[in-house]
Amino acid sequence: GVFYERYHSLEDIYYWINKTKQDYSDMVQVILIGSSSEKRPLYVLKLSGRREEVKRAMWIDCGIHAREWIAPAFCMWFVKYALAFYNQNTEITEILNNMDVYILTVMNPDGYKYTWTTDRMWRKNRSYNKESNCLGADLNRNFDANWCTQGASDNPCDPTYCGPFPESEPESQAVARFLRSHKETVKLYLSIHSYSQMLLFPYSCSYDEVPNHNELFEVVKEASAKIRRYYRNNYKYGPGAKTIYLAPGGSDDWAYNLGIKYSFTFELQDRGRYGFLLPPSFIPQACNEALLATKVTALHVIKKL
Ligand code: 0X9
Ligand code: ZN
Repeated sequence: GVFYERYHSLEDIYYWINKTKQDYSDMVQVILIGSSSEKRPLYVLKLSGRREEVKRAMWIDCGIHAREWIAPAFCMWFVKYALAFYNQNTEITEILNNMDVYILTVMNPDGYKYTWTTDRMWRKNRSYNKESNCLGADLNRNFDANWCTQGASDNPCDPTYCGPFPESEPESQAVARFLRSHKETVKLYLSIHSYSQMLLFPYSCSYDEVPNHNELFEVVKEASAKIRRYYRNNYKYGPGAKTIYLAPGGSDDWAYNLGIKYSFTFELQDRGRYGFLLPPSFIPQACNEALLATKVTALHVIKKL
Protein backbone atom coordinates (compact mmCIF):
# COMPACT_ATOMS: atom_id res chain seq x y z
CA GLY A 1 0.00 0.00 0.00
CA VAL A 2 1.00 3.63 -0.44
CA PHE A 3 1.56 3.88 3.33
CA TYR A 4 4.80 1.94 2.98
CA GLU A 5 5.95 4.07 0.03
CA ARG A 6 6.31 7.17 2.18
CA TYR A 7 8.54 8.28 5.02
CA HIS A 8 6.81 8.57 8.37
CA SER A 9 7.11 10.91 11.30
CA LEU A 10 8.11 9.43 14.65
CA GLU A 11 4.54 9.88 15.95
CA ASP A 12 3.21 7.94 12.92
CA ILE A 13 5.70 5.15 13.58
CA TYR A 14 4.66 4.81 17.24
CA TYR A 15 1.04 4.69 16.10
CA TRP A 16 1.94 2.08 13.46
CA ILE A 17 3.68 -0.13 16.05
CA ASN A 18 0.55 -0.18 18.19
CA LYS A 19 -1.76 -0.74 15.21
CA THR A 20 0.41 -3.59 13.91
CA LYS A 21 0.28 -5.31 17.31
CA GLN A 22 -3.53 -5.00 17.37
CA ASP A 23 -4.06 -6.16 13.78
CA TYR A 24 -1.74 -9.18 14.12
CA SER A 25 -2.08 -10.03 17.81
CA ASP A 26 -1.41 -13.73 17.07
CA MET A 27 2.03 -13.05 15.53
CA VAL A 28 3.26 -9.80 17.06
CA GLN A 29 4.42 -8.82 20.52
CA VAL A 30 5.80 -5.45 21.55
CA ILE A 31 8.73 -5.34 23.99
CA LEU A 32 9.94 -2.14 25.66
CA ILE A 33 13.74 -2.45 25.81
CA GLY A 34 14.59 0.98 27.19
CA SER A 35 14.22 4.66 26.46
CA SER A 36 16.15 7.34 24.61
CA SER A 37 18.04 10.18 26.24
CA GLU A 38 14.96 12.41 25.75
CA LYS A 39 12.93 9.59 27.39
CA ARG A 40 11.15 8.27 24.32
CA PRO A 41 10.34 4.55 24.44
CA LEU A 42 12.40 2.03 22.44
CA TYR A 43 9.94 -0.63 21.27
CA VAL A 44 10.98 -3.91 19.69
CA LEU A 45 8.45 -5.82 17.61
CA LYS A 46 8.74 -9.58 18.00
CA LEU A 47 7.36 -11.51 15.04
CA SER A 48 6.68 -15.21 15.50
CA GLY A 49 5.33 -17.75 13.06
CA ARG A 50 4.65 -20.81 15.13
CA ARG A 51 2.90 -20.58 18.46
CA GLU A 52 5.48 -22.61 20.40
CA GLU A 53 8.62 -20.79 21.42
CA VAL A 54 11.30 -21.45 18.81
CA LYS A 55 14.90 -21.76 19.88
CA ARG A 56 16.37 -19.30 17.40
CA ALA A 57 15.92 -15.67 16.56
CA MET A 58 17.26 -12.87 14.41
CA TRP A 59 17.53 -9.16 15.17
CA ILE A 60 17.10 -6.17 12.84
CA ASP A 61 17.67 -2.57 13.89
CA CYS A 62 16.97 0.45 11.72
CA GLY A 63 17.67 4.12 12.16
CA ILE A 64 20.79 4.15 14.35
CA HIS A 65 21.63 7.25 12.31
CA ALA A 66 18.91 9.88 12.32
CA ARG A 67 19.14 11.14 8.73
CA GLU A 68 19.05 7.69 7.09
CA TRP A 69 15.28 7.71 6.59
CA ILE A 70 15.23 4.71 4.28
CA ALA A 71 16.28 2.53 7.24
CA PRO A 72 13.12 2.85 9.39
CA ALA A 73 11.15 2.65 6.14
CA PHE A 74 12.80 -0.73 5.55
CA CYS A 75 11.98 -2.04 9.04
CA MET A 76 8.33 -1.14 8.42
CA TRP A 77 8.44 -2.67 4.94
CA PHE A 78 9.90 -5.90 6.33
CA VAL A 79 7.25 -6.19 9.07
CA LYS A 80 4.44 -5.56 6.61
CA TYR A 81 5.88 -8.11 4.15
CA ALA A 82 6.47 -10.77 6.80
CA LEU A 83 2.95 -10.46 8.23
CA ALA A 84 1.20 -10.24 4.84
CA PHE A 85 3.10 -13.10 3.19
CA TYR A 86 3.55 -15.57 6.04
CA ASN A 87 2.11 -18.84 4.68
CA GLN A 88 2.07 -17.34 1.15
CA ASN A 89 5.71 -16.80 0.29
CA THR A 90 7.84 -19.89 0.93
CA GLU A 91 10.97 -18.02 2.01
CA ILE A 92 9.42 -15.74 4.61
CA THR A 93 7.38 -18.70 5.88
CA GLU A 94 10.53 -20.77 6.27
CA ILE A 95 12.22 -17.90 8.11
CA LEU A 96 9.34 -17.27 10.53
CA ASN A 97 8.85 -20.99 11.15
CA ASN A 98 12.45 -21.28 12.26
CA MET A 99 13.23 -17.94 13.86
CA ASP A 100 11.55 -15.27 15.87
CA VAL A 101 12.36 -11.86 14.43
CA TYR A 102 13.10 -8.90 16.71
CA ILE A 103 12.76 -5.53 14.99
CA LEU A 104 13.78 -2.16 16.40
CA THR A 105 12.24 0.23 13.86
CA VAL A 106 13.88 3.43 15.11
CA MET A 107 16.91 2.94 17.33
CA ASN A 108 17.53 6.70 17.55
CA PRO A 109 14.08 8.29 17.98
CA ASP A 110 15.38 11.64 19.34
CA GLY A 111 17.67 12.13 16.37
CA TYR A 112 14.99 10.99 13.92
CA LYS A 113 12.53 13.50 15.36
CA TYR A 114 15.19 16.22 15.10
CA THR A 115 15.69 15.49 11.38
CA TRP A 116 11.96 16.05 10.85
CA THR A 117 11.77 19.32 12.79
CA THR A 118 15.10 21.10 12.73
CA ASP A 119 18.08 19.63 10.87
CA ARG A 120 17.48 17.08 8.12
CA MET A 121 21.19 16.06 8.09
CA TRP A 122 21.55 15.22 11.80
CA ARG A 123 23.25 11.84 12.45
CA LYS A 124 23.78 11.34 16.20
CA ASN A 125 21.40 11.02 19.14
CA ARG A 126 20.56 14.13 21.21
CA SER A 127 22.21 13.55 24.57
CA TYR A 128 23.88 16.28 26.63
CA ASN A 129 27.66 16.36 26.81
CA LYS A 130 29.54 17.58 29.82
CA GLU A 131 31.86 20.50 29.13
CA SER A 132 30.51 21.05 25.62
CA ASN A 133 27.57 22.87 24.09
CA CYS A 134 27.42 20.32 21.29
CA LEU A 135 24.79 17.62 21.61
CA GLY A 136 24.77 13.95 20.71
CA ALA A 137 26.97 10.89 20.31
CA ASP A 138 27.23 8.59 17.28
CA LEU A 139 25.47 5.43 18.45
CA ASN A 140 27.44 3.41 15.89
CA ARG A 141 30.68 4.50 17.55
CA ASN A 142 29.43 3.90 21.11
CA PHE A 143 29.65 0.09 21.34
CA ASP A 144 32.48 -1.73 23.03
CA ALA A 145 34.53 -2.83 20.01
CA ASN A 146 37.94 -1.10 19.87
CA TRP A 147 35.94 1.85 21.17
CA CYS A 148 37.04 5.34 20.12
CA THR A 149 40.16 4.30 18.23
CA GLN A 150 40.97 5.44 14.67
CA GLY A 151 37.76 6.17 12.73
CA ALA A 152 35.86 7.73 15.65
CA SER A 153 36.16 11.14 17.29
CA ASP A 154 36.48 12.09 20.96
CA ASN A 155 35.19 15.61 20.21
CA PRO A 156 31.48 16.00 21.15
CA CYS A 157 31.04 18.46 18.27
CA ASP A 158 31.96 15.88 15.61
CA PRO A 159 29.39 13.69 13.84
CA THR A 160 31.33 10.53 14.76
CA TYR A 161 31.73 11.38 18.47
CA CYS A 162 32.11 8.09 20.35
CA GLY A 163 30.56 9.28 23.65
CA PRO A 164 32.33 9.49 27.04
CA PHE A 165 32.61 5.69 27.46
CA PRO A 166 31.29 2.52 25.74
CA GLU A 167 27.49 2.13 26.05
CA SER A 168 27.26 5.58 27.62
CA GLU A 169 24.15 6.27 25.54
CA PRO A 170 20.79 4.86 26.65
CA GLU A 171 19.94 3.74 23.10
CA SER A 172 23.10 1.68 22.55
CA GLN A 173 22.92 0.39 26.12
CA ALA A 174 19.33 -0.80 25.65
CA VAL A 175 20.27 -2.73 22.50
CA ALA A 176 23.42 -4.18 24.09
CA ARG A 177 21.53 -5.30 27.19
CA PHE A 178 18.75 -6.90 25.18
CA LEU A 179 21.19 -8.80 22.98
CA ARG A 180 23.34 -9.90 25.93
CA SER A 181 20.25 -11.35 27.60
CA HIS A 182 19.15 -13.09 24.35
CA LYS A 183 22.54 -14.19 23.06
CA GLU A 184 21.73 -17.90 23.32
CA THR A 185 18.88 -17.52 20.81
CA VAL A 186 19.86 -14.64 18.52
CA LYS A 187 21.89 -16.15 15.68
CA LEU A 188 21.73 -13.32 13.15
CA TYR A 189 22.25 -9.60 13.65
CA LEU A 190 21.33 -7.06 10.96
CA SER A 191 21.80 -3.29 11.16
CA ILE A 192 20.22 -1.16 8.43
CA HIS A 193 21.85 2.07 7.24
CA SER A 194 22.23 4.22 4.16
CA TYR A 195 23.67 5.19 1.82
CA SER A 196 26.24 3.61 -0.54
CA GLN A 197 24.80 0.17 -1.46
CA MET A 198 27.06 -2.15 0.49
CA LEU A 199 26.62 -5.45 2.31
CA LEU A 200 29.17 -5.38 5.15
CA PHE A 201 30.31 -7.82 7.80
CA PRO A 202 32.94 -7.60 10.61
CA TYR A 203 35.35 -6.28 11.25
CA SER A 204 35.04 -2.55 10.77
CA CYS A 205 36.95 -1.81 13.97
CA SER A 206 40.17 -3.38 12.68
CA TYR A 207 41.64 -4.94 9.55
CA ASP A 208 41.65 -8.39 11.17
CA GLU A 209 39.75 -11.14 9.36
CA VAL A 210 37.03 -12.86 11.38
CA PRO A 211 37.29 -16.68 11.73
CA ASN A 212 34.28 -17.28 9.44
CA HIS A 213 35.33 -14.60 6.93
CA ASN A 214 35.02 -16.89 3.90
CA GLU A 215 31.53 -18.03 4.82
CA LEU A 216 30.28 -14.48 5.46
CA PHE A 217 31.92 -13.34 2.22
CA GLU A 218 30.08 -16.04 0.22
CA VAL A 219 26.75 -15.09 1.80
CA VAL A 220 26.97 -11.39 0.91
CA LYS A 221 28.35 -12.28 -2.51
CA GLU A 222 25.26 -14.38 -3.17
CA ALA A 223 22.97 -11.61 -1.88
CA SER A 224 24.69 -9.05 -4.10
CA ALA A 225 24.43 -11.34 -7.15
CA LYS A 226 20.71 -11.85 -6.53
CA ILE A 227 20.09 -8.11 -6.21
CA ARG A 228 21.92 -7.58 -9.50
CA ARG A 229 19.89 -10.30 -11.20
CA TYR A 230 16.45 -9.35 -9.84
CA TYR A 231 16.74 -5.57 -9.55
CA ARG A 232 19.66 -4.61 -11.86
CA ASN A 233 21.49 -2.78 -9.11
CA ASN A 234 25.04 -3.11 -7.77
CA TYR A 235 25.98 -3.67 -4.14
CA LYS A 236 29.59 -3.89 -3.00
CA TYR A 237 30.30 -6.42 -0.30
CA GLY A 238 33.04 -7.39 2.14
CA PRO A 239 34.40 -6.69 5.61
CA GLY A 240 33.63 -3.15 6.75
CA ALA A 241 37.18 -1.89 7.34
CA LYS A 242 38.34 -2.76 3.81
CA THR A 243 35.07 -2.14 1.97
CA ILE A 244 33.94 1.19 3.43
CA TYR A 245 36.36 2.45 6.10
CA LEU A 246 37.85 1.78 9.53
CA ALA A 247 35.12 2.66 12.05
CA PRO A 248 35.33 1.29 15.61
CA GLY A 249 32.56 1.01 18.21
CA GLY A 250 29.93 -0.29 15.79
CA SER A 251 27.02 -2.50 16.75
CA ASP A 252 27.81 -5.19 14.16
CA ASP A 253 31.37 -5.78 15.44
CA TRP A 254 30.17 -5.73 19.04
CA ALA A 255 27.39 -8.26 18.28
CA TYR A 256 29.92 -10.47 16.49
CA ASN A 257 32.24 -10.46 19.50
CA LEU A 258 29.27 -11.24 21.75
CA GLY A 259 28.97 -14.50 19.81
CA ILE A 260 26.47 -13.67 17.04
CA LYS A 261 28.64 -15.02 14.24
CA TYR A 262 26.28 -13.86 11.49
CA SER A 263 26.43 -10.10 11.82
CA PHE A 264 25.88 -7.64 8.97
CA THR A 265 25.41 -3.98 8.21
CA PHE A 266 23.44 -3.22 5.05
CA GLU A 267 23.93 0.17 3.46
CA LEU A 268 20.86 0.75 1.29
CA GLN A 269 20.33 3.05 -1.72
CA ASP A 270 21.58 5.07 -3.27
CA ARG A 271 25.21 5.59 -4.30
CA GLY A 272 25.19 9.34 -3.80
CA ARG A 273 22.92 11.02 -6.33
CA TYR A 274 20.33 11.76 -3.63
CA GLY A 275 22.26 10.31 -0.70
CA PHE A 276 20.31 10.58 2.55
CA LEU A 277 17.57 12.51 0.70
CA LEU A 278 16.38 9.45 -1.22
CA PRO A 279 13.01 10.35 -2.81
CA PRO A 280 10.01 8.32 -1.60
CA SER A 281 9.52 6.88 -5.10
CA PHE A 282 12.73 4.87 -4.50
CA ILE A 283 11.43 3.24 -1.31
CA PRO A 284 9.89 0.12 -2.90
CA GLN A 285 12.95 -0.94 -4.84
CA ALA A 286 15.42 -0.01 -2.10
CA CYS A 287 13.42 -2.05 0.43
CA ASN A 288 12.96 -5.00 -1.90
CA GLU A 289 16.71 -5.14 -2.46
CA ALA A 290 17.34 -5.16 1.29
CA LEU A 291 14.55 -7.70 1.79
CA LEU A 292 16.26 -10.01 -0.68
CA ALA A 293 19.58 -9.68 1.16
CA THR A 294 17.80 -10.29 4.47
CA LYS A 295 16.24 -13.48 3.10
CA VAL A 296 19.59 -14.74 1.78
CA THR A 297 21.33 -14.23 5.12
CA ALA A 298 18.46 -15.65 7.21
CA LEU A 299 18.01 -18.73 5.03
CA HIS A 300 21.75 -19.35 5.17
CA VAL A 301 21.72 -19.22 8.97
CA ILE A 302 18.72 -21.59 9.13
CA LYS A 303 20.47 -24.03 6.80
CA LYS A 304 23.68 -23.93 8.84
CA LEU A 305 22.25 -24.22 12.37
O1 0X9 B 1 29.94 4.73 9.55
C1 0X9 B 1 28.98 4.00 9.85
O2 0X9 B 1 28.58 3.87 11.00
C2 0X9 B 1 28.25 3.23 8.75
N1 0X9 B 1 28.15 4.02 7.55
S1 0X9 B 1 27.09 5.29 7.55
O3 0X9 B 1 27.28 6.04 6.34
N2 0X9 B 1 25.59 4.72 7.51
O4 0X9 B 1 27.29 6.07 8.75
C3 0X9 B 1 29.03 1.94 8.45
C4 0X9 B 1 29.01 0.97 9.58
C5 0X9 B 1 29.86 -0.24 9.32
N3 0X9 B 1 30.09 -0.97 10.53
C6 0X9 B 1 30.90 -0.49 11.52
N4 0X9 B 1 31.57 0.60 11.39
N5 0X9 B 1 31.02 -1.23 12.61
ZN1 ZN C 1 24.43 4.93 9.20
